[in-house]
Amino acid sequence: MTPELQNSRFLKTVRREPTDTTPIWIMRQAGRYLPEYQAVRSGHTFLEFCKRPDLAAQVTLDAQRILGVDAAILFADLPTILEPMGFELDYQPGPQIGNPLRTGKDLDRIREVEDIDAMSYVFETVKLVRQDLPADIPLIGFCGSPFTLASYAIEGAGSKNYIHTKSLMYRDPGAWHEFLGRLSRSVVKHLRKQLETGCQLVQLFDSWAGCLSPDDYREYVLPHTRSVIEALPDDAYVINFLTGNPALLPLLRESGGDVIGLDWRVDLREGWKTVGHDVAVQGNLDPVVLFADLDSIRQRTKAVLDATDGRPGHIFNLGHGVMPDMNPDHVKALVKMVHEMGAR
Ligand code: 1CP
Repeated sequence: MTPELQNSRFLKTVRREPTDTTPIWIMRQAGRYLPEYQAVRSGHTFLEFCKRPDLAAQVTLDAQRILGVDAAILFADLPTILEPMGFELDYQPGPQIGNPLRTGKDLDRIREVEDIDAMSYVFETVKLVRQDLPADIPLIGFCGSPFTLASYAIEGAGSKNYIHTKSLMYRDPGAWHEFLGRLSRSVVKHLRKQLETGCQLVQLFDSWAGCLSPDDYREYVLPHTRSVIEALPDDAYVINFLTGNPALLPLLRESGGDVIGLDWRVDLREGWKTVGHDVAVQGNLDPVVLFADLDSIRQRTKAVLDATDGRPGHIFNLGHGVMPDMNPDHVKALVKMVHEMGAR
């Protein structure tokens, strides 16, 4: 890694070193709320769009430049890794799986990804983005955590109660662990290759794990997430994010990562104490706050910054993704506020 990247505001914060101000990026920053995204995206289905490295690279770079954020996130999507495993993926508009896995028997038609070059469009995008990003701006790669990927593969789409997912987990733990093992090993290959081709760090998204009780998370999920993080190179930086259930935070920490993602349901001061001050944190403004007027946004942004008590190791972000109908001016204003009020 170049010294500019190694000493960037973002990676220093990942290592909990002091910086001139608080770094910020926004989950889903390269998305539908940006007119520049809409323009590039129009005329393509979502999957076609994901598989066009030139277009995916363009929206990644656009978002970083337009917002002035301290990191770029690769434009791609979580469930696409399921395709080379044997799942039929479509978007209408969220991800839909045509042949979901419902029983242990279905494992016969599902394989672990052997050749990760099935995802070569992602690695092409990474290379294109890295070429054109400013020298001190890291590129974040990502993948779904094993549980969140499993829930798409089993439910066939997003879900409210995760009935099929939990049923398989409770009724056939052998099949469950076998499936999560295959997912985890595929995720490791995907993340390793993203790191090799130009990403400086990776984020694991466990967007749906909040539906689990601590006991179930510990038994059915934690060992798999941990196995992914442990299988990455020792010098790889990892952000480990889960949303929807602050009761899982101590277990999320146990599963690993250099940075723990906090959603807005927990007070940042409490959340950081819970995961431990020997790890960096990311978060955690409620995304809906951005619908408010600029004065209210400023007040709540200051409250998040104040809750760090001046400790190095805080990456500002929303507690979850920015909403598609957000006013881009409010997102840009937030970035300015954080850089201004976070200055030391
Ligand atoms: O029509 C469109 O343009 C589709 C909207 C969209 C976008 C912009 C989808 C479909 N995916 C993405 C890109 C995306 N997804 C990125 C890269 C861009 C960025 O962050 O700037 C990332 C990191 C994701 C990750 C992702 N996809 C998550 C985890 C993040 C989170 O919010 O928790 C999840 C849960 C998904 C699944 C998904 N893909 C798309 C949608 C609408 C959804 C979620 C809702 C659903 O399951 O229906």
